Amino acid sequence: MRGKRFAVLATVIALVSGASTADAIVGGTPARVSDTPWVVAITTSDGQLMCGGALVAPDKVMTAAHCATIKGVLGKNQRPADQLRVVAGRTDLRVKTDGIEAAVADVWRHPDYREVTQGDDVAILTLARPLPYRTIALGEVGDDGVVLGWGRTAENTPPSLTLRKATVPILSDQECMLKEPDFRPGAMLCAGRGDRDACTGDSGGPLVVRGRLAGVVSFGRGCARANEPGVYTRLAHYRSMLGF
Ligand code: 4AZ
Repeated sequence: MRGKRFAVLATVIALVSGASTADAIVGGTPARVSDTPWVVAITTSDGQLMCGGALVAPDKVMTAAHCATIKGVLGKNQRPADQLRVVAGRTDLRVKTDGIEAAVADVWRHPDYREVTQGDDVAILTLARPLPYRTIALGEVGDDGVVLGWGRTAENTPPSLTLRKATVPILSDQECMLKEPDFRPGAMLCAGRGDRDACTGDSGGPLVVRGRLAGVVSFGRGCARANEPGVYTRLAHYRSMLGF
């Protein structure tokens, strides 16, 4: 009873103070796919949210290598294309009539990818058909970026399932190395200062800097923890090999 009363009180305080208990990606705000038509969700063939991604060509989705990976024998763990679906144009993943679902025809994973903390966490899905949505070009990092996704709004909540976004500060490589022992300068970037972050289900999704795709959500220790910035694949590092 006491616990429940406290929860109600906390909610009232949160509402009055303008904070929200159901905030984000973590610490974000609702977003609409019509404003960023290139953002896509990646689901299993039975419709469960797995990851995010971004349309970099009408039939190509940039995402994380770990989104195209199943647990298994190292080197033989690439997820078959028929286990993946791309959902575009759907702000609320529960509204199955919105947008378009596309089958995946081919999966390219960075050949050096082993596990998220070692980096090279990038993959490109080729769709079975081109989608009629705007694409996003690759770009460089800056002082901050916008991360988008349908994932968890806190470490232990279910995924949002409606698209959310948060502006996150991008830290210097030096700061990232201090905070994340596995950080690979040049090939990764880190962002967030403890109140806004990507979380489970946002993996593979876009970090946008000045309207261009600069990063892919890769990993982190928890979500929005103090001194644990989110780690992203730095796409500029892979530009020549990706061909975008
Ligand atoms: C995840 O589990 C995950 N805070 C992705 C990003 C971050 C944490 C976890 C970054 O997919």
